[in-house]
Amino acid sequence: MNLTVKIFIGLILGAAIGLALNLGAPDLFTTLDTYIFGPLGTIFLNLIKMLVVPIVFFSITLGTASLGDPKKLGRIGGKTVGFFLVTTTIAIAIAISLAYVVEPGNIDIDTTGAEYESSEAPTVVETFTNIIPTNPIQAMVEGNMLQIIFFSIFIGLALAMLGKKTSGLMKAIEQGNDIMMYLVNMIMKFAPYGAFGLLASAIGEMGLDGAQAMFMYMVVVIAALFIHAIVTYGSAVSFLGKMSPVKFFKGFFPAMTVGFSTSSSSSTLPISMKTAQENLNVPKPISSFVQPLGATINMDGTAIMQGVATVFIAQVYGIDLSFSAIIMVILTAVLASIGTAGVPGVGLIMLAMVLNQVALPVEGIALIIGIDRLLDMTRTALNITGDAACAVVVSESEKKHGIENLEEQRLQA
Ligand code: DAS
Repeated sequence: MNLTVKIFIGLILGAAIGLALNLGAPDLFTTLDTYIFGPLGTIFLNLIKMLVVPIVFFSITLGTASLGDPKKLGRIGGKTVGFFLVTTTIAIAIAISLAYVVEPGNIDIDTTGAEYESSEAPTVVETFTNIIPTNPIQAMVEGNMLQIIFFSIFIGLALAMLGKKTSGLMKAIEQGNDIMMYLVNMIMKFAPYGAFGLLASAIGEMGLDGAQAMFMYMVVVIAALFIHAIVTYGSAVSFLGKMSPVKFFKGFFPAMTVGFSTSSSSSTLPISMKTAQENLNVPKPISSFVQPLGATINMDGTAIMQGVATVFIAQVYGIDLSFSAIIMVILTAVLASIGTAGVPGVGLIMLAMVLNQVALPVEGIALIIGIDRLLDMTRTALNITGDAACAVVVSESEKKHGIENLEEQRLQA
């Protein structure tokens, strides 16, 4: 039985048992929550938290280094990275706005269980100046994610600029990232049990209100994914890519279905590239530069989930996020998407990082973890669609430079 089915079974069982106990046997729930549901959930959450710092360091360092030497990145690289950063920022802005309008987390449930030290969020200026770590190791010890991301990007840029001189360290970083991806896979094997425990605990505690809140959370994420696809990608391919959005979505749909079923941008990459080249007429040189890079550093769907989840968890815990905290969320999620590798479940680990950064209780992940696998499928389909939209836009803009020098540019990059 595959992992997705097992997670769904854990999800359904957890919700059903939690609801039954909430309605019929609250005392029994308390006992079971103390000795079974709670520990299962805590183990899973702690496993996720354990990977946050190393995964951010290895994947963002590698993601940045894979950009290649900034000088050689050239016109195509600049356009590609620019498109990625702009669309990811738009994605998370859509997500946060929709979450504030719909307020999926606006339910009165008892969350006294989770302590929340309301450390006053720094101002926007402090957010940007504090991003530079005076002591990178201390930043890792304290879990100061923006500082860890900043340091990782610098190391990645240095690796890109030094090239062969630091090929040994580059290899070590690649192997470190491979280890992280392997550990994510290992942890995801525990997901069915963790999802069961977390959901039984959350629904048992919150009852129907909790189930309704989770459903609303899912609705808001999926709505934001669709809005971003149709409005942002539709406009980009139409106005910049000179391609009908209908042709774009119809042409790329086969790859989207594979992304949906695998929940992994990386394993869908060969199909994504073949589909873009054959159905969207993206020249091979552009497709083989933009889409692999996108599968590594461009995750609009994941940024959308992180935006909605952060606002949802703040609402559930009755916490008002300040404007600078929102800026921090956007900055952290955009930068985190550089590192989010294209494997199932990694977006959830990065969410723990975003919550860390704005000092929201990471326990809040318990409220959404059960349904995350379904959302992972939908956001992966969006992630790869964003890469294809970028490839269409970049290839249209390169037409005036002639296709022949594309190969030369790509080889240089
Ligand atoms: N599953 C990831 C991907 O492959 C996205 C995520 O985990 O959010 O794109």
